[in-house]
Formats: sequence, C-alpha cells, structure tokens
Amino acid sequence: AGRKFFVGGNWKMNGDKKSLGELIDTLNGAKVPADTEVVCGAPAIYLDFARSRLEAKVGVAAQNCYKVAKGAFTGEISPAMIKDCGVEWVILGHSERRHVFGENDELIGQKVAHALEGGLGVIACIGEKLDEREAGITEKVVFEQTKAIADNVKDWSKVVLAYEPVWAIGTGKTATPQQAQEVHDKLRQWVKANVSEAVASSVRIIYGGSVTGGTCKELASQKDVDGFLVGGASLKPEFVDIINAKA
Ligand code: G2H
Repeated sequence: AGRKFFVGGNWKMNGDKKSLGELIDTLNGAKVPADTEVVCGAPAIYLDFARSRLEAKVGVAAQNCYKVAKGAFTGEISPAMIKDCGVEWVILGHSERRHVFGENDELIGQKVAHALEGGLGVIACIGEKLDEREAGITEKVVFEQTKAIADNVKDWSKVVLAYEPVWAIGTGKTATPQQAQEVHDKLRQWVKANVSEAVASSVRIIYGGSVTGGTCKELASQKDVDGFLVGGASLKPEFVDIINAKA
C-alpha cells in the first residue's frame, strides 16, 4: 500500500566504459514510470562514470562499502566517498559478499549502520541457500539475517529489503511468484512483530534471483513483491522491460 515500486540493477563485476556507456544510453532513452524508482549498482571504479552519465531519473548504487569513514583499509571504499561521487545508494549483504567473501551478519549489520549514518540508502540483501530451503529452515535463516540488519536501522525510509534466495541467483532458476510471495509475506509479518506496523506496511521488499523480462510481470503482481534486484538481465536492454513490469 503506497509503496513505490523499486527496480535495482546489480551489474556486479561486469562491463567496461564502452558497454556500460551503451547500457547507460539505453537507460537514458527509456521510459521510467513516475511511480517506479530505478537504481543501478555499478562497480566501485565506475560509480563516478555511471553517476555522471546517467540521467537523474536513474539512481546509482555502490555494490558494497566498508563500516567506517576512512583510514588504513586498503582496497575498501567508504559511504562518504560514495556520497562524494553523487551516488545515493549502497547494496549490502549481497549473497556473493556473504558466500564468496565470507561477510557475516555482524559485519553486514555494522556496514548498514554506518552507511545509514553516512546518509546513503541501503539495499539490504538476505536469502537462504538451497540446503537450508530443503531442510525447511528458510524462515529461520532469513529472519536471523533480517534481525542483524534491523538492529542497525533507525530510519527505515532509507532501507529496501532484498530477498534473494541463493539457489535462484545466476542459476536461471527464478523462484515462482508463489515462493517469492510466501517469503515476502513472512518477512513483512516479521517486521510488523519486531519493528512496527507502520514500517511493515511501508518498507519495500524486493525479489532477486534470475529475474528476467519474461518472469517479472507475474512476480510483480504479487501483493508483497515491491520490486526487484536484477543481476544478469540488468546488463541487457531487457532491463527496460523489468523497469516497466508494473506498467
Ligand atoms: C541476484 C541477482 C542480482 P541474477 O544476485 O542481485 O542476480 O539476477 O543474475 O540472479
């Protein structure tokens, strides 16, 4: 109810100035519905490039950041640097950060707190692995991950929750609309019980995991699916169809 549809693209570690420049030209020329928010997650080294080339109708996100403002942390970037490039969002807790780079709930929570303090919006990602789903502990896993995030949030208007079942990421195995809706509904109930009713009804819960132009409309029609975080398909002109999934 009243939740603005949110479509995030996650370019991950893909593209170069030529191919991303072409993608940016396509996005600049595309129709973005007034009631849809679009944000593209660029590699850190291309944040400035993406922000300076994309029109204002498309937001930009970093794909990660560190938990402090500055210092001796070779290779890391801070929310202050992200903001300095005119970028307004950061993706945190993505499954690749968790499972390829070993980030745990505690670190992700600290990053969430610091990014919000630094004035960024946060796309906070959660999701169960295949063995966890098969063991029947999907809810337990995503509730624990959500708690580690929620404990670090004061202003929920700056947070988008991204449910990304790990078994659906980059595998071509999109969750069915019913599977997505079921978990989104549970998450909203968790937020209602553990944060507040007002936050539960206003927070956007978006789905990620092999979303395509072909699967987006039915997913978007689910009551508690407020948008998407799109990886592979966000690098293709097809992303424009996903932006318009509700149109
Ligand atoms: C999940 C998603 C984007 P893909 O990681 O965050 O990627 O759409 O390629 O499954």
